[in-house]
Amino acid sequence: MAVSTIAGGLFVTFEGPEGAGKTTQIEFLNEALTHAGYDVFKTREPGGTELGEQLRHLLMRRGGAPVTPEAELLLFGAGRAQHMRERILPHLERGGVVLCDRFLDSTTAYQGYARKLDLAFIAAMHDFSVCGRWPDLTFLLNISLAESRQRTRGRDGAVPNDRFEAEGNDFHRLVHAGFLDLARRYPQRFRVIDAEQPVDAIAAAIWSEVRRALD
Ligand code: Z5A
Repeated sequence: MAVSTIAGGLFVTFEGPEGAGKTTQIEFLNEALTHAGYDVFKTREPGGTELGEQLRHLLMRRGGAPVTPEAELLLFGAGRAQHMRERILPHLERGGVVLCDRFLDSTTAYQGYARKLDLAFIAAMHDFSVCGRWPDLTFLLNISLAESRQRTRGRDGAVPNDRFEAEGNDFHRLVHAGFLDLARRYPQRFRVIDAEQPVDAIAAAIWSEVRRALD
């Protein structure tokens, strides 16, 4: 099924638990699209702008200032509002392709489903932060909690890298269930990919969906 786009360009986001392979797959897709002649902006959240990278540091660092769930939610929203207006919308309006490593569905999964903040408020915040320009296509790279933990455990020794990695299994189970629920609720936008397959098989599945969307 072809994806309909508004305001030009193609906006693709990658979501999933930590270690699902989002960064790896974005690199493959960026290379394939660039080789095919598309103008690609590859970005990430939190991050993507100078403000966003500063917020990333505040949001992810362990042992920094305390952050309440409500403040955390608004900081992710603030970073996204800047990212959208400064970088993403201008690129889409020029007809380019945007590949974003995590986006608003991560907020719904982490701050909504796992931190249990109000989902209706979060949906309204999304509309405001993205000016109504939601992603066209969202790949949910689906892996089990055990595989996620296996891939990320001890990347920098035994200590978790950041505040989210330091959360317990119950938190990450809620995140995972949240992503799957979102994919069920928005089947036109979501493509759920089994991310425990070999890297090349995943890249081929993603490429075929993106080509169909571009056609
Ligand atoms: N967060 C939030 O709470 N609310 C929000 O709105 C947003 C974010 C936007 C950002 O972390 C944190 O912020 C995130 C949620 C929260 N925290 N968590 N948890 P991040 O995005 O910077 O970090 P991450 O998602 O945890 O990224 P990651 O660990 O780098 O995962 P990844 O990009 O999905 O995976 P990868 O780096 O491509 O691969 C991980 C490893 O697995 C690596 O060694 C690969 O070689 C290996 N790999 C990849 N694919 C495969 C396959 N297919 N088989 C075997 N091994 C593989």
